Amino acid sequence: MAVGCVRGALAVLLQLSVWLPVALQCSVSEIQTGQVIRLLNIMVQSENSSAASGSTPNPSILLALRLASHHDSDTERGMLARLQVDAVKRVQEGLPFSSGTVALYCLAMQASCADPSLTPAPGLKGGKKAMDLRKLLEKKLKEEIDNIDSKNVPLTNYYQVSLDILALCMMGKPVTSHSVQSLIEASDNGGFSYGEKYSVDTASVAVLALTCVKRSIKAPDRMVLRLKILNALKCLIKNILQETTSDGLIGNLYSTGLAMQALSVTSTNYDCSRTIQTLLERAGSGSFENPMAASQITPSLENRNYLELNKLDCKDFEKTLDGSVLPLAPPTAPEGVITVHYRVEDGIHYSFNDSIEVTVLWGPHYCRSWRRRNKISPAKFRFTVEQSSWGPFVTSIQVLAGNTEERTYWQFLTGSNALDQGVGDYKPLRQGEYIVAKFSTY
Ligand code: B12
Repeated sequence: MAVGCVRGALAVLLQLSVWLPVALQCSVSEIQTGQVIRLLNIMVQSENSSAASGSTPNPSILLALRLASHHDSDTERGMLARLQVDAVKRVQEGLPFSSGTVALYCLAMQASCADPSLTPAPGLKGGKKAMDLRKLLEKKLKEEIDNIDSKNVPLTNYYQVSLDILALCMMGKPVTSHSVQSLIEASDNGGFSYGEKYSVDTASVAVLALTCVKRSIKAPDRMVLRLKILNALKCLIKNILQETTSDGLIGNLYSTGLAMQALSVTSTNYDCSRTIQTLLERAGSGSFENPMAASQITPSLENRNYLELNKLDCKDFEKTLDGSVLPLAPPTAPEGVITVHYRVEDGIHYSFNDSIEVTVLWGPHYCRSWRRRNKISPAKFRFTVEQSSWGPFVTSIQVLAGNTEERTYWQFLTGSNALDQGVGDYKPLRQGEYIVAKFSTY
């Protein structure tokens, strides 16, 4: 687990003198662009089908599409309109709208040259025609910080607190020193870990947020805060780099895109060509087919980052995406039927531990095997899921449900290693693989 590193201001000043920015060129080459276009098309297709079925738009996808160098203006315009309608509906009908979701909506709107504080809202009380999402985000962030002050944990998590600070800062709104300091303290005190695992994703979004705040500080009276931010950034970058693997991934496959953004905005030197090579290999074998995963990787493949979203051109682009998704290379994993050992265990109160052997068809049919388990032993393997931007999130197994306040959840492992994908995407690779669902704390 990465540890926080608090140091005095003098040490910070000394270290800054050796922390020189390095100009980096970390993006796919001309001939590799096809892989990026493929991922952009996956996102466009998923958004077009979700529009057709009336589902909620995904702000992270709009953000990625807007930052890309190839565009489908119709899809982007349509998504913006749907996001605006959805935001207003959520507020008016009191539907769930977590702070991080509000932040992502604001970021996506800004990247589309729409002012979140003037979100069109026909039919508002008092003759008002617009809703102020920026004010809503300020309120949501305050609720997060109040919860940290009273209970030592945010309402949601520090990934979302970082998104909140980033979005407010990108809208030019001065973020209170107290909010920034709460984030810095969390980064020093292990708040960015889930269970034993350091969350590179969280550290990376925190770097983007703190870099934005640092750049916005002009007044001399906030110089102490600026120094604290510089110190925190150094520690975070050190922690992120420590999570680099031999194949160039940072954290795991799905945190690498955000980590690359963090390293880019802080001009940190690292072997980015190695990282890009591995990402492209994994993209070529189908690891980014989930549109949410695609949305978090494509900006980095083109060396773009969320701090650039205010500089985007909003003219109508000539359509440069034709919507075709080239087929992937054939899978290298075993085809046909494989047997998987599946165990569900209560790793907190040790109230049960049940195993079953299941035969699954490799590939897209894996999901079917989940349903089959249900039929085999309904009581022991019964589960519920909630749909999220990443796909189905398992909320309960047997009668045991994860709980945000108690910080419990169902963790999935292969052997003793946590899966880096959810149950909707993960495909067992080996005959006799042990998949464990363990009720855990984070
Ligand atoms: C916080 C977090 C968690 C928390 C969520 C609860 C909470 N109160 O915050 C906990 C610790 C429970 C968690 C669990 C898991 N997570 Co998680 N999580 C995150 C993180 C850091 C931030 C999510 C967030 O708040 N987003 C912002 C809000 C606004 O978006 P949102 O869509 O509303 O967020 C919700 C969903 O993302 C959902 N969620 C969180 N993780 C996952 C994972 C999957 C597969 C699904 C379907 C949903 C889901 O919980 C969020 C809060 O309600 C992301 C990092 C990232 N890059 O996105 C990883 C991330 C999404 N998680 C990931 C994974 C793999 C998991 C697990 C499968 C790990 C495991 N081996 O068990 C489990 C899910 C198992 C299950 N029960 O189905 C991966 C997904 C990669 C992929 N290709 O699918 C990510 C990207 C981290 C990574 N780099 O590996 N996670």
